[in-house]
Amino acid sequence: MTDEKYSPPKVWTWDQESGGRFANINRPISGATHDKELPVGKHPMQLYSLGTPNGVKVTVLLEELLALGYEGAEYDAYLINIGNGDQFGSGFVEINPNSKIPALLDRSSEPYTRVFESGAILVYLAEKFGEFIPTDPAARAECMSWLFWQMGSAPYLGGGFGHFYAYAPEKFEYPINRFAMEVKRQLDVLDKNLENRKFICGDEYNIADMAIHPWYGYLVLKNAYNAAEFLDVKSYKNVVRWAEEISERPAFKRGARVGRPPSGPEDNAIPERHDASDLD
Ligand SMILES: N[C@@H](CCC(=O)N[C@@H](CS)C(=O)NCC(=O)O)C(=O)O
Repeated sequence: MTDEKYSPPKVWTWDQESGGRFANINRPISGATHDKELPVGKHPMQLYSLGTPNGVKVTVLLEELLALGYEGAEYDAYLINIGNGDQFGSGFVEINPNSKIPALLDRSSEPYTRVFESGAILVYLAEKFGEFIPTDPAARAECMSWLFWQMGSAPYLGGGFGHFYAYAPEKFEYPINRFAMEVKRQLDVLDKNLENRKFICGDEYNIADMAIHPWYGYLVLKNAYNAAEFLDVKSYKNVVRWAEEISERPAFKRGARVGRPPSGPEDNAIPERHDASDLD
């Protein structure tokens, strides 16, 4: 398969042999593929998720809220294994018709409230507890601007650059160039914003930081997609400084551990969280 020879047919059809990582879970059809009820725990918040950048945003916010003493933020985190197709189970699709993690069910409201899309979950929880979201209209607008910036930008990083640089069945110059250019531009946007700001919106840490850090913070600190050298991520010094500071927050450290099996004896990750002591 090379991009030079491909000429699109008149009507696209589903080629199940398209290859690449995740090819087995991608489908052009929405909805459930099988009946499966979701487990339910004892806490107000039921989180069905995975420790990916989008999933970590939510566990970090919940841990920050718990650190402030909000008992209503107690949560059960259940693992949705997207590699096995858990996101297409009927119970999960009822909470998120888009079949992607994270999805939240708030059982403290009557009727229960379902929330999907990580950005919507962050806003929902921040508003519910009145924390990590500014109330002043101008400050709130700045927070929303950066939160939505992340929601719009990260697909270029993950679905665009990450996919073609790390996951596609072959290396194609055209998409790698296109998305590397865009990701470096995004890093430059962040770096310039952080030149005179401690956090994304100023002096206060808020949900915009929590949304952006698992994507661009991981990119500059954790060699995401094995691309640290290729993208020269260390040159974005303000992003590195900001990312390091957030990584040191105790609640960040707890939240970032939830949602994946440990990769080895040194890794303190936990697949599910049902009690604060699971992370102690
Ligand atoms: N815009 C969504 C994106 C969620 C998303 O892409 N989740 C991925 C994992 S990070 C997923 O569940 N993929 C499964 C699939 O595509 O079938 C959000 O921010 O919540």
